[in-house]
Amino acid sequence: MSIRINNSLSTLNIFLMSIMIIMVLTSACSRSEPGVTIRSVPIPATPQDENQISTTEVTTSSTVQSQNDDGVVLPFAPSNPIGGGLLVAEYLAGGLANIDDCLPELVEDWKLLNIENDRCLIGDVDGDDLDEIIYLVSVEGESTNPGDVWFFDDSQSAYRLFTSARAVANEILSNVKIEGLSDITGDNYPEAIISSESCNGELCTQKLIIASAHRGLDIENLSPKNLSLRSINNITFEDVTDDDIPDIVLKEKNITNDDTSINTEINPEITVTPEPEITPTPTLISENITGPQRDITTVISWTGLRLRSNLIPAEPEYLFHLVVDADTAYQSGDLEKAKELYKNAANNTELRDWKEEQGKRPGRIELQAYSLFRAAIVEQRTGNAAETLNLLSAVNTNLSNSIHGLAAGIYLSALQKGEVSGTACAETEAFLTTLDTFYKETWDYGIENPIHEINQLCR
Ligand SMILES: [Ca+2]
Ligand SMILES: [Ca+2]
Ligand SMILES: [Ca+2]
Repeated sequence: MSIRINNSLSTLNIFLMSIMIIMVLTSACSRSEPGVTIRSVPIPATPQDENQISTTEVTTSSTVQSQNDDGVVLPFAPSNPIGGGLLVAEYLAGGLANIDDCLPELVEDWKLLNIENDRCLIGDVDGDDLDEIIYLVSVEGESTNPGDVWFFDDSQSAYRLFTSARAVANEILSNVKIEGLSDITGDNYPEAIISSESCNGELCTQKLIIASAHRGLDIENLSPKNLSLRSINNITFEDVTDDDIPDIVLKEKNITNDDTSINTEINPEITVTPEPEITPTPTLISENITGPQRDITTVISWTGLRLRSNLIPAEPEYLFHLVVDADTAYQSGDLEKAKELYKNAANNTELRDWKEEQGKRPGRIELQAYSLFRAAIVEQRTGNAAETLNLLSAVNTNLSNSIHGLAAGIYLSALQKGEVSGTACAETEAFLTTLDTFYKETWDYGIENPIHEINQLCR
């Protein structure tokens, strides 16, 4: 009797357990839809040990997820996390995301690249008075690290993924950084300023993506065309143009200061060095090739219609750079400024002589003679015939041991014979052509500096 009772209880137990198993399976299946893979057990917002990943996987749609009382848990990393923006949007809308800390759980779980700059920034990018989240995703790559910045709509729009830096720039991005979120167009809505670096061997350039909704609701890239930066050392947002609208102020790294790998690459004289400590100073090696370097600040400013970039070189340290400034003023048509700068350069004994520092034939006398010759040309252009003759005479007399001094003599005697400036210039060029090699050597200030041709002297 007792045995029969035990048998009945045992049968009942098996029956009840079967029902429970069916209920569990039904529950799991009712949440299954193809698409998003999530964990069956909600996790807290704190990072989860990836080894604790549940073996029970169910799939669901975002609608079901957001209605789930437990919230939407972090989805498994797709094979390419950069393409996982839609999954993250659903996760954000699901209520469990640690948005305040820029989703540390996602960084850990999806094995995103650790970054120094901001991971995410929050602001009203599209101008509807509700805040978007912009979020940097990047993974380790073989040569450069591919990445993107996702733009998630405001919470009322369920954090819809509505664009990305790749889409806005219309190209693949790598070594991506969020540089800032700042209104640089004066409409009170911030632009997202993002940088991307592309490398060709050891040489890298950076570009900016300036994602803006200034002209309407669609986010577009307002970055000036052809903006190419060596390497951003420092980026700030400050009004340097005095129009009450912040400008992007970019300072670039000087490649001769710290990039020893480039130096080794491009110097043909360096072979395998058995003892690295006896390698010559990298700065000198590189500067020998590049020429004298100069810090340049790039300022990107709003013009009312578009963003424009201006390059502002640092004050000259070398006389060569002052000559370049004078040439630049001349080429821009500012003859008064050109005249002043050429005359300054002609008399300057303070600025450094790069060629002399490199152990080459000193360059100062040629730079001074050239500058005075050019000052004479500017005087001629502005109708000061007497001053033209004075200056040419001064070059020829005082700096006669330079090829520019000799050239000034040819030009001067042609004018004194009554020739027109075109003829005087042609005679001068014919003379310099016989000294072509010497002329080229005189103007060799490295590959990073402007060249000076014979036909640029008196035209
Ligand atoms: Ca908004
Ligand atoms: Ca703006
Ligand atoms: Ca400004």
